[in-house]
Amino acid sequence: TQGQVITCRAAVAWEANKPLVIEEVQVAPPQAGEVRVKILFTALCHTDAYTWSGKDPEGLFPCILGHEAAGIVESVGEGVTEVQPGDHVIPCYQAECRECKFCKSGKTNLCGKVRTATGVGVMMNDRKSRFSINGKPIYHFMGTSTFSQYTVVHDVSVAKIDPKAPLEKVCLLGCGVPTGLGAVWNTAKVEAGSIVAIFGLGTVGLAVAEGAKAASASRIIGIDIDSSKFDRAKDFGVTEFVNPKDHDKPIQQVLIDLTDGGVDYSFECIGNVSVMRAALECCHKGWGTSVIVGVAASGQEISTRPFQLVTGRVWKGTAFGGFKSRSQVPLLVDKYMKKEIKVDEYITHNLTLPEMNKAFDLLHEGSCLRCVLDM
Ligand code: NAD
Ligand code: AHE
Ligand code: ZN
Repeated sequence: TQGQVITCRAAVAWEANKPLVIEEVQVAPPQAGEVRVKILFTALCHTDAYTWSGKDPEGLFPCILGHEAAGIVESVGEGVTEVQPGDHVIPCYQAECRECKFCKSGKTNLCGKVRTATGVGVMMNDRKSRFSINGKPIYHFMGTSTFSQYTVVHDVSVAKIDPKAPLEKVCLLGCGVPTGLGAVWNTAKVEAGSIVAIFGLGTVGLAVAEGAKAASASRIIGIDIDSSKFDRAKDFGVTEFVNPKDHDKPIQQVLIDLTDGGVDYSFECIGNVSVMRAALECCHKGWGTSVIVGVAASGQEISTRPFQLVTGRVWKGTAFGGFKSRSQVPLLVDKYMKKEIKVDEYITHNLTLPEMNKAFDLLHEGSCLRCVLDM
């Protein structure tokens, strides 16, 4: 198949909010600096549903969504040296080129090399898509487009992993789990003994709990409007639960009262701007730090009284938990293989590619954390 167009099946989002359609798509061969990957397993993340809903200013249609996956390199373009056909890989929506201003700064995991292309659904080389249906181009998404049996990614957007790792599990290390762990370890740098509050107990929030437990936090308070989330969250390290619906007071006041003045670290894992405010304001005066992880819809803005920051609270955000993707995803896979981090526990459902729309429906059910699709 090397050098040839591959025809395979993919779930195409033709329009916002319309069911995805399983189509035969043509996938062009990788050009210079590109890698064509056979996707074996992909999970769904709430960010896929967010873009599909039409609320993402970077959302373009028709497109092939998906960014939490694992597969095997099928072929590589000119000049690609770090992976070769047969390598097991995880596509990384957050690239790592190791050469750009961002990568060299040592201050961020964001990479600038291909971001201008991945934000508009094309490849960097020729600003065109490698996907088409009977000659009509279909946009890429986040530089990954894993809802396809074959995809083309930039070589800076693919992490080579241990071939012994089960791809049907480690696909989760493409987004949600590293995001939560890294928010604690890299972005907040939670110290032992800290009091932590987590708003939203989906996959990302539970991974925050797991990271906080590993960091020896003394109290891990989980906040969710769905009390059915609480039982499972105990297994991930949450020690106390608060449902805002059980209280008349604003949730920030409830937490301040519970913690003698506020928490040391809070994490917003929902994407709701009023919860982001509460997450900042429940932090302890003088040092409390709040990390925004959730992705809020186009047009939404955060607000608080500047006095909250003047008096020492810190507002931060994180993308992919601050992990440098190509360097650190393989290390997270190794940690999973050594049973140092959970992955299996986040997989609540398994379906196949033709069941894609059912998988999207499941995202809105409280019982579902991650649904893995066998491609
Ligand atoms: P999820 O939907 O599984 O979890 C969200 C949880 O929040 C649910 O349990 C829900 O019941 C709860 N919730 C909703 N409204 C609430 C409210 N007002 N108060 C308290 N709880 C509330 O989602 P997820 O897959 O865990 O993702 C969480 C967010 O993180 C999404 O916005 C996603 O787009 C974003 N995300 C960001 C990054 C990043 O790099 N920054 C990476 C992955 C995901
Ligand atoms: N296109 C959206 C932004 C979405 C967003 O913030 N994405 C996160 C990853 S979410 C993964 O589930 C991210 O890493 N952002 C950094 C980046 O470079 O995109 C919008 O609202 O414009
Ligand atoms: Zn995601």
